[in-house]
Amino acid sequence: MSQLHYRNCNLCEAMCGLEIKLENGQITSIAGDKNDPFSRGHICPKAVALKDIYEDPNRLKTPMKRTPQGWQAISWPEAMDAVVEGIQSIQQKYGNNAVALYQGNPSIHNLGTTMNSPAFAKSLRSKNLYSATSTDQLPHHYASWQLFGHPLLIPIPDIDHTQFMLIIGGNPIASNGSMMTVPDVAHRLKAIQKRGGKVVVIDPRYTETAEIADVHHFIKPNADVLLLLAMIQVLFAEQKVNLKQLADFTDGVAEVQEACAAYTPEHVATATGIPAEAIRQLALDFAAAESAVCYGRVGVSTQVYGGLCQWLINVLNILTGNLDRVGGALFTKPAVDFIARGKYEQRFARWHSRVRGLPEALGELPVAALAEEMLTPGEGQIRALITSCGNPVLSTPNGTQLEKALAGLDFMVSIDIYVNETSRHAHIILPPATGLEVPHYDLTFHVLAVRNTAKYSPALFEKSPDARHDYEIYQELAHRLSGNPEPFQAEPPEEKLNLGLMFGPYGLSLEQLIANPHGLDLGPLEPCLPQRLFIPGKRIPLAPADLVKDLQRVEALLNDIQAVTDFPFLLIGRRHLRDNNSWMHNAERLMRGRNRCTLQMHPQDAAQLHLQDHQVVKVSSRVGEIELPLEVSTSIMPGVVSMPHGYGHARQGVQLDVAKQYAGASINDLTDEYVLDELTGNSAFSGAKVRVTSH
Ligand SMILES: Nc1nc2c(c(=O)[nH]1)N[C@H]1C(S)=C(S)[C@@H](COP(=O)(O)OP(=O)(O)OC[C@H]3O[C@@H](n4cnc5c(=O)[nH]c(N)nc54)[C@H](O)[C@@H]3O)O[C@H]1N2
Ligand SMILES: Nc1nc2c(c(=O)[nH]1)N[C@H]1C(S)=C(S)[C@@H](COP(=O)(O)OP(=O)(O)OC[C@H]3O[C@@H](n4cnc5c(=O)[nH]c(N)nc54)[C@H](O)[C@@H]3O)O[C@H]1N2
Ligand code: SF4
Ligand SMILES: [Mo]
Repeated sequence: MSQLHYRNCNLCEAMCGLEIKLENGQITSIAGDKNDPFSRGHICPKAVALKDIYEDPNRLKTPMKRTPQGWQAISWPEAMDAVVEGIQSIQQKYGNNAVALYQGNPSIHNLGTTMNSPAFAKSLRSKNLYSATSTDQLPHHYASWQLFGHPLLIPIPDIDHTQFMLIIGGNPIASNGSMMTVPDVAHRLKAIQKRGGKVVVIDPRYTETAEIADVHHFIKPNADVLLLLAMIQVLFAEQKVNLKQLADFTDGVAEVQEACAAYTPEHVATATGIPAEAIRQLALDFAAAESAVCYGRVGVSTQVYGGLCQWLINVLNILTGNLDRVGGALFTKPAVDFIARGKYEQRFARWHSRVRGLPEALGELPVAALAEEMLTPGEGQIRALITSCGNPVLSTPNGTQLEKALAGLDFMVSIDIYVNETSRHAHIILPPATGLEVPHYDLTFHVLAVRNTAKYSPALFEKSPDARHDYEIYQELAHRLSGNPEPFQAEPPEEKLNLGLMFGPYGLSLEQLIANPHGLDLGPLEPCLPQRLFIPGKRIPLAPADLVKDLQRVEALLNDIQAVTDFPFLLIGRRHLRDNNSWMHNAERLMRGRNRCTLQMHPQDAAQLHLQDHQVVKVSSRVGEIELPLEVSTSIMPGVVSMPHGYGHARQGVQLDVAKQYAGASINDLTDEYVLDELTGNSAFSGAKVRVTSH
């Protein structure tokens, strides 16, 4: 018997619609759903790996307990009792802050987790809450909170209508977009050019996105803040500032002008590596375009000036009247509008981490502080950790140190589907059902999408009888840890989802979504300001004091960027279409072919160091050293080297049979937990200072 199933891929942010064919209950093909109005049949190679994850013999289906004899399968009641007792005994002995939580990226790709892990986090009553948010996106939240009053009110590029798209530090052709849900991004970018518009990419690497752009400029890592300041300086100097409809409710334009005045293109040319004339032209082209949008992602967020960059990107869009305008950057009107219920309040720096005094953000502490909070004795030291959907050993700065810290914990639990680099340190692993076994609705990514859409995906397969749904795990833990005496009863997420849809701006229901398996198109993004602003008085403060003050750090950059050190190269990251952070390397079909875990270096640099293509080189930093093969390439800027993150699987005890054969090395054994965006607390991976030597 053959059957067709429609659902959204939940692996990355693009929300591609899938058509899955089954014969007698077995998947025979996974293709793009041509009738999905948003993704229009587009998929990437990772979609097919959903089948591999479902069938992966290494994927855990029952709770596991680590014993001196190795991992032992245990029952759910036994595991849940052990977890609750383990957490409570640490809380009683050392206080609530001794129990920490780290939540990783797939948390927001799972409906049950997205809806239920916040209550679980709250039930811990701990200040030691951490997540991958502080590895990649705090600058976006910070800028949106400062300018618009809500950390999730993030402007999205109107890619389908813009005439000029400036991409700084993003490579959507490889990543399929981020903080911008944009399936089939290649066609959407090419459509800009077809209608006479332009795509410009600023990146220290000539990326896959740069390849299809009209203009690409190499930029020295971390220097983007200078480029943005100079572009804004040009707008003022050449009288191109025109806020259009935004003028009525924007304050602080004069302060921005003053703050940028010294940063002429000539002043920043050497530090950025971009000629002054090119910077001036870019600013003028941006201002002259019928519509334009500047978008910046991981390359400008995971760096020392992340907060400043995301602020100035918004400023550029605002000063040219391109915010809240068709073809510029617009806000979504999602079918489940959880932002609408939010309010304006202080969200950052309400408290600080114990050891280094790093600022809280959105109720969490920066993950760059996690290891030291475990390793430094004293009141409030972390003694127990729960990881959920995360692999911080490979994904956070100085993973080697974190691993040492994990090994010394009194108690650790991982809610995860694999025994990997992180979860191998756990005492108990709780594996939820995942992927094709779970129903899905992208609560988060509909909020970040370039078009308003809504889609519900029912589960394709029954979860295995040994597995539990994620919502069952989080709800039971929250229930028991908060001391609720009532008997526990799990609630599937659908009921709440239905309420969210009904009370949302379109008054939809779950039933309607089920009746439309390809998804519903709810129209293009539309202007909504000043109504949607959360800042009291519904105005935009363009020059928030904290951000203007943070500009003081930029002068150091002008000097430091030219400094000669023991670590002369600047290391940046790289994403490949077939990777997904650290955790999909166990799918053989994604791994075959050329080794992707290489260090790219410009031929000029390689010649100077007498290094050959393919030779294994040693890369060292203040923090550690790794070895990997060299890839000599003109696609990387001289003085800069690049390698992917998420590799480094050759650690003892990792139970990933395929991934271990393609182990690679971890970039985060080099990145420094002391180098971060001091304003937002975001890790600064870009531009890590390293030395490269022959093996
Ligand atoms: N140097 C450097 N470091 C980086 C980055 C970089 O560009 N450069 N990027 C950063 C970014 S953007 C991010 S988002 C972070 C990601 O950081 P993390 O979220 O910590 O890492 P992931 O590799 O996404 O790990 C996901 C984990 O979730 C598990 N998992 C998968 N599906 C499920 C599920 O359904 N349920 C549960 N419970 N677990 C599941 C996987 O087995 C894996 O252990 O890494 C950051 N680290
Ligand atoms: N295939 C694949 N897709 C993914 C992921 C994945 O691991 N693999 N991860 C997902 C996640 S969690 C995220 S957050 C998104 C990220 O989505 P993107 O931000 O689009 O991803 P990256 O490819 O890391 O792009 C960052 C770019 O910044 C450049 N860069 C580095 N340093 C600097 C700098 O200082 N200045 C400038 N201007 N550029 C710099 C890099 O060369 C790189 O091209 O991708 C998501 N999608
Ligand atoms: S682009 Fe992202 S959402 Fe689309 S198929 Fe690939 S992994 Fe899935
Ligand atoms: Mo991310």
